[in-house]
Amino acid sequence: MALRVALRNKSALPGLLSQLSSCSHGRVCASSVFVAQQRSNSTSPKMTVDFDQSTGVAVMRMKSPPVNSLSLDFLTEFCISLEKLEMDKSCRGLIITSTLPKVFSAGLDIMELCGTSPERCGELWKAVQEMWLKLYSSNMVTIAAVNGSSPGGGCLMALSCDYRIMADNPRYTIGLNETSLGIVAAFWFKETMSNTVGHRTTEMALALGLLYNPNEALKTGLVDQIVPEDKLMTTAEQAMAKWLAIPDHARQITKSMMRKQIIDKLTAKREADIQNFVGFITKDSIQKSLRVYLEMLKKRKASKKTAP
Ligand code: CO8
Repeated sequence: MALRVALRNKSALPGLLSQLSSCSHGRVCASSVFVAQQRSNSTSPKMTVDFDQSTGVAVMRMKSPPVNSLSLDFLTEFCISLEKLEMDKSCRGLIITSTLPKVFSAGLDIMELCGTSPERCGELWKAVQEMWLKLYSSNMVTIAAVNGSSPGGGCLMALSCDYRIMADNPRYTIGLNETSLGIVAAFWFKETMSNTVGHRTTEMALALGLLYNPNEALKTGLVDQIVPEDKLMTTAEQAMAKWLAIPDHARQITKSMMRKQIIDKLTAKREADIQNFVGFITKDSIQKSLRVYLEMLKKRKASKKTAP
């Protein structure tokens, strides 16, 4: 079986052959081949992906301290990892989580937005678009195991998954808080949220830049489940099993039916959307707002340090 999988997936062959030749008793060692094919692990600087072939489920763990912010490097690695899993037909499900103690993802890298050139700013936004297009349209079942705060683009990442489970810690927050930075969520951010929680809740949330604690997020439908932190991954695995019990083709066509319209809209307007973002972010007034926001973060950090 493992050999058949490896023969279909030619890229796995070199690994398999080295496993075969490393058997100490000189015969084909079926059990080591089996183990070699059951799990694969890939690590890049900002994330680790564990794929368990026996369940068809991969776990992507983001590990870019201090806050898993969406920098150009981070987004590039994220998209490459996602693409690899998408191309492997034996991978049917993906759980996304963070290795950092209190943060799932802090959203767009604000440092990269400050004083950036229009070219770099355009590249960054193109990568954010790419992340969303890939994740929102993924054929895999995608589950966000939100184990920390998740503002802005971090919330978008979670919203782009099929299902969201959040660790029940009142210090964690999630939401599209762009207006509190003096910026405006893109139309596809807005529509991803309103497809999830409805128009009125989205209108209030975006206008006020609301960040919800887990209880509030559950009440508004921004997340589907909240669980104690130590139960997060097992709950995600259980939810995944439920989703994977549905035949792939039926689930995938349904997902496409629900999401295609907005995906097509961004695909048709990608370049205009990039120009709009670059024009907006590079304005002096917006740059000033971003710097003020960064200062506020620094002050908040300093006051936490001095608090008794
Ligand atoms: N980007 C870059 N650096 C960040 C970010 C970020 N998004 N967030 C925090 N940092 C930095 C801090 O400045 C700090 O740096 P340093 O150590 O050098 O002082 C470091 O990360 C650690 O931060 P904290 O001490 O605040 O860490 P905590 O664990 O106490 O808190 C939080 C973590 C909750 C994530 C907190 O840092 C926070 O609230 N950050 C702000 C995040 C935010 O507001 N993100 C939204 C960004 S906007 C977005 O994603 C969408 C943009 C869409 C634009 C559309 C326009 C058309």
